[in-house]
Amino acid sequence: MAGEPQADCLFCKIVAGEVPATVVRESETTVAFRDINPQAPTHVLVIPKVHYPDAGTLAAAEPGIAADILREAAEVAAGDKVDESGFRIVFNTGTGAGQTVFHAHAHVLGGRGFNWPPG
Ligand code: IU
Repeated sequence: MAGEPQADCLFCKIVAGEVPATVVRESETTVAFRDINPQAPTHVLVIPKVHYPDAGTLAAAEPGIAADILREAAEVAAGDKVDESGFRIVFNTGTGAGQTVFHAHAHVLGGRGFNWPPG
């Protein structure tokens, strides 16, 4: 069923507590944890507890949870004190854009300068 945990999904296992993660925030619908391969001083992933393969399919099915992710991302930036200097919220979508884990997630990146356009 849509949104149900997937047995082969790493992020579903993190939600279930079966795989350890450095959790920085949790809400009724989301979990935020530090990326294992950080690309900035702050690099946190905010994921929905439900399983959808990417941000667009999540937003189509559960717009409220998609909004929760954005709110939590801003709270992560404030918690790490990178909100005033500026931060990025990134949703890689599809292999060509660099998505490697097919459970929707927002990258929250901060604590350094960023280029535009992104690489
Ligand atoms: P991507 O947008 O799908 O490429 O992001 C997946 C991220 O998940 C990536 O930054 C990885 O470093 C991160 N990650 C993780 O934090 N823990 C893991 O066990 C695995 C990937 I596998």
